[in-house]
Amino acid sequence: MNTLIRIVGTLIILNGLLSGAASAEDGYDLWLRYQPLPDTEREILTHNATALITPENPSATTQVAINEMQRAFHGFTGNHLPITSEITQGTILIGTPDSSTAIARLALPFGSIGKEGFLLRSMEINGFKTTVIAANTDLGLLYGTFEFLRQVQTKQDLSLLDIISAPDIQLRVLNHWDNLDRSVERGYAGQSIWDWWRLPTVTEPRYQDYARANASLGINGTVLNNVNAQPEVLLPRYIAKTAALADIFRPYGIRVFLSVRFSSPIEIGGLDTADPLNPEVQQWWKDKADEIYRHIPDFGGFLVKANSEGQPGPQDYDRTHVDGANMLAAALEPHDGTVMWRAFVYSEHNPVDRAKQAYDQFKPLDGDFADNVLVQVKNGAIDFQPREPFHPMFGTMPNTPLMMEFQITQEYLGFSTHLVYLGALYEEVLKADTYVQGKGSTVARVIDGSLHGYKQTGIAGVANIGVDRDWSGSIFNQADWYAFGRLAWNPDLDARDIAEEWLKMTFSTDPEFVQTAADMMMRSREAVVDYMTPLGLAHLMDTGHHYGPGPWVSELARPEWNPVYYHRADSEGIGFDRTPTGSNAVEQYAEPLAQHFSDLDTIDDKDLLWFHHLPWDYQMKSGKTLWNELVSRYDRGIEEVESMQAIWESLRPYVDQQRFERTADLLEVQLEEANWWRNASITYFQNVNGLELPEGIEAPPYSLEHYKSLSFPYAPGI
Ligand code: BDP
Repeated sequence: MNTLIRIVGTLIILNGLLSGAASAEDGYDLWLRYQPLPDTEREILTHNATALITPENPSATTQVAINEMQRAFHGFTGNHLPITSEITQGTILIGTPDSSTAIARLALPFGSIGKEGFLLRSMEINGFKTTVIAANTDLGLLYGTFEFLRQVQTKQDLSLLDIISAPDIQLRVLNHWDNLDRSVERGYAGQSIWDWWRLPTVTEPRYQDYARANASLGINGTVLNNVNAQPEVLLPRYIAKTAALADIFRPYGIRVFLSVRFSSPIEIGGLDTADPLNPEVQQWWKDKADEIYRHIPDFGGFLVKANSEGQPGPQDYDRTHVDGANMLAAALEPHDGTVMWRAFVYSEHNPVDRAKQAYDQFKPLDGDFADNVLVQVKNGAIDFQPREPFHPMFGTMPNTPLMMEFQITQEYLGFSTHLVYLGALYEEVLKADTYVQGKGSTVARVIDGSLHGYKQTGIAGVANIGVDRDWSGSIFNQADWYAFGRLAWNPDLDARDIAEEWLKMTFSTDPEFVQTAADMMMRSREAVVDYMTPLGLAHLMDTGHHYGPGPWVSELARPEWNPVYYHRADSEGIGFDRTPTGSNAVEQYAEPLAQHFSDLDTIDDKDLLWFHHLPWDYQMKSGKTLWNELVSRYDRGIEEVESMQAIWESLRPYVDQQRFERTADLLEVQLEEANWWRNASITYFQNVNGLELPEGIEAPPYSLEHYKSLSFPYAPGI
């Protein structure tokens, strides 16, 4: 390389670094970008924020808050905030009543914000305009600091702050389905971020950034490993690795949990049984818990998938879920640990509708679980489909705290390739009314504990995080992580508001951009429903990888793993009869909902084929036949993706090139695959019903054999 080129190269790199552009826009910084503000905005900010008063001997958590504030201000303005001890015009005052006498002197409603809440106020103190970030605990201060920075990033008026906020749900956790070999079950963003092999001695800067991102949303726990757990995670050397991560996350208020395999006492403990009523087994778990807590004093507890999809569990010994969960709960109880026991159970030997089985098994156990057990229930009764009615267990287990399990990773929604804003899905579930105590008994009220007076509450999201530079495999998938965290803090938030907030922080605050892009995000969920599983259809994805269409799959040994089990299409009609004439799954819902779902006059089109088996010529509310309506929904899905592409193109001026192109490329794949879904599905159903396509509808280009022949042995996430 000649000298001139080298100098020019160096100048370019330097220039890039100074402007922050070199690496800033590959998505790594998530919603915490802290980009330089334009002059006028910087002036407003520096007018409102002139200096920082922090507690004297800050704790590790308070120090994290201070560091974040400084990092952000350096990003916004190029300067750090001076630290001072005197209140003057524009000071930001951070502290708890214990750590700051200035805060203690203010008459603030500390009683209403609990351990994790905060107050964010513009106040006049000694005649000076001051911003107060106050909380009862250092963790509250950290959350308050992130809220303050969100106010700056979303361009709120900093002279009029008046926010009081506390989480509605206690346990707000991510579930990583990460294996010890760094593969990620249903992971579409590269390998696991946990480098188990090099831990505990070698740690990655990413671990801190992970913690920052989660703390910025109020996520306070993380389950590090797959629910299909490997027993080795409980060996001493893995406990040491887990402890190293716990040490990094602790200042950010994030506790670690582990998924455990129920048969671990056999596999790594040398016992010949894992029977939960066996005293040796009980002792083994007690000793194991004691050992973990010696290394991780604030360890959160265990997540358990038992007697589900071949995993071992108490039923292997003719014991119940209660026996299993309570045995583990007893081991954790002296340490304040929690058991999250999953209700994702169904059996191929049970001829009953799969959608009914979890309720059937768990409802009789209501009230029998130990106090430190939460039962973790997926949002719907089958499995993270593009759309499912809410799980009927919500509302019907008044004496057992149920926690929500959402999937953030898009196992059944096009992996990380398809732009689908899941905030809309989460909102639909949380706002769904169970009616168990009359109108307004929403799923949100169940899981925040207010409906049944649960003493413990929780929500989990199956993470979409991997080692990809952008963490989630696409920029827009970051929004799902973000939306999960925001709704975990406050399940009543609006998905659209969250989308707007995220867009402002992630891309641009320009109102034209924000409105247009938020429209696109809000429509994206319905689009995927339309091109994959319209009108209440579900589980039509191809076997194993769950990526493309496979409505024809009928030969798997387990009947309820076959898509034909779900759609039940034949020459006469399509759909799963879950009314009293069929499986009667509707009876698991409270009235008037059961009636609403059963009655063809009242049920919404979106749930139709989930609950009803109907003839192909059934007259829809639109006036079309069911067949014609179905076809038109597939087409609507395609049109929506085309429209998303056009919208994104119109937003080019607002987005940096790297993130723009990446998203545009992904949308191109999405359109191609939406077409694949439409064509394969229509071809298959047409093959079953022998009906003509409605007039003017484009015929799919290939035969059914072609679609059936496609195979994807190397699809990620399996
Ligand atoms: C299904 C996934 C499978 C998970 C299972 C679970 O296909 O990989 O192990 O759920 O949640 O969605 O346990």
